[in-house]
Amino acid sequence: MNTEREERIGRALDGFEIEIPSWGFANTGTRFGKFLQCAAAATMEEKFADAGQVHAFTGCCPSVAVHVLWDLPNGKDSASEALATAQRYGVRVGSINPNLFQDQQYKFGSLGNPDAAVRRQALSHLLESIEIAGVTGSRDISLWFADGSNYPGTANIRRRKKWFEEGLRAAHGALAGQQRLLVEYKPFEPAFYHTDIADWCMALLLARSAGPQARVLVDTGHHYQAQNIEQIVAWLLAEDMLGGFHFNDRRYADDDLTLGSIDPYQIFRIFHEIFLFKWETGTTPAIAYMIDQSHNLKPKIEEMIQTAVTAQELYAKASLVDWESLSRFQDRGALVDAEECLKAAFAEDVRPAIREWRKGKRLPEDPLAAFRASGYLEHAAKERGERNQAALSSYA
Ligand code: PSV
Ligand code: MN
Repeated sequence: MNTEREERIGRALDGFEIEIPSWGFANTGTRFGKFLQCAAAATMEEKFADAGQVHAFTGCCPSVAVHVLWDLPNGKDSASEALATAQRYGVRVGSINPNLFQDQQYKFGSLGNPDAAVRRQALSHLLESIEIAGVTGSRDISLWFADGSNYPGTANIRRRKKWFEEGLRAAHGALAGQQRLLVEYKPFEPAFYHTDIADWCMALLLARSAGPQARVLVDTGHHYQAQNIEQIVAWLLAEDMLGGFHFNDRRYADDDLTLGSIDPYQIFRIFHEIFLFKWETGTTPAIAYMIDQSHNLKPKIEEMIQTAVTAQELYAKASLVDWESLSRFQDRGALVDAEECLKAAFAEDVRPAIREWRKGKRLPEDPLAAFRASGYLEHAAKERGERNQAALSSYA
């Protein structure tokens, strides 16, 4: 017999889907080098196959974010293949990420480049990405720009802002009815003096000026130390401008570590703001919960399963906050009671209830153990090992 608490957790998890990134399955590294893994995915097919494993064992990761340049080598000509391949592995193509930072022409920026010809190329890549989203049935086109400058005086910040407004407006004009532009911000890196979209408010202003289908994307790693991220989330919710997340954890900057590995309370507080908003307004905002992590050292599929399981646990905890009591305590200025009320939900052990939820869905109670027992990783290492080893020696 389900208790009310279990039902509440079950309802929360039924409505919680987490998008995983194709790039989380490939060999990645830092600017100091890569430690390659035998089982790492290299092709679009392998990435969808690995993502399919994460979804098969967790049941909560049905879609995969793709990066156009990395996953769709022929741009829009690869779109139907991506659609079919994803389907074959039991997942769907999620958000489309244009790549406006790797090509040589983007040395001085993309939409913010002083050269109009480069701005046009960037826009045409954005338009192609929107077309790809049309073919794959993806709702979101997720935009991150590396644009910025390294030295004071080298860039006209206001002119670049204007070019961004123009470019995003033009891209917005090409959206179909259900599609959205998500505008991601980041304070620094790779630019180290100014970044054109450096914080949530710049992203908000640009999204607003782009048009009604643009929203802000919050990457949890893209803030200065000590920034109160849940306050940003609360403000964006209040403004109906929160489009989605790139979840990851960090100790220092954009570390791309496993969600909840450093500060699980932070993620819980973000989820809490969302639940509180839903409870107060009776509305469910369209939020894309996405993971943006780079697993340099941990085995990639295992790490992604660990991430999805942790996200579910923190989300389930946040669903247990007693919102009525909390708001009563807040109104009365009962600080200790309000704080304890929030902490009580965080302290709940939700794992048994989540295991029950999984059983009810015919999912393995322990997704990580079940994946390990499947032998998939060993098989992938064997199949891909030779190629990945060859890449290792050519890299050395
Ligand atoms: C940039 O740091 C970022 O967070 C953007 O979302 C990119 O798309 C992603 O990482 C992968 O490089
Ligand atoms: Mn990101």
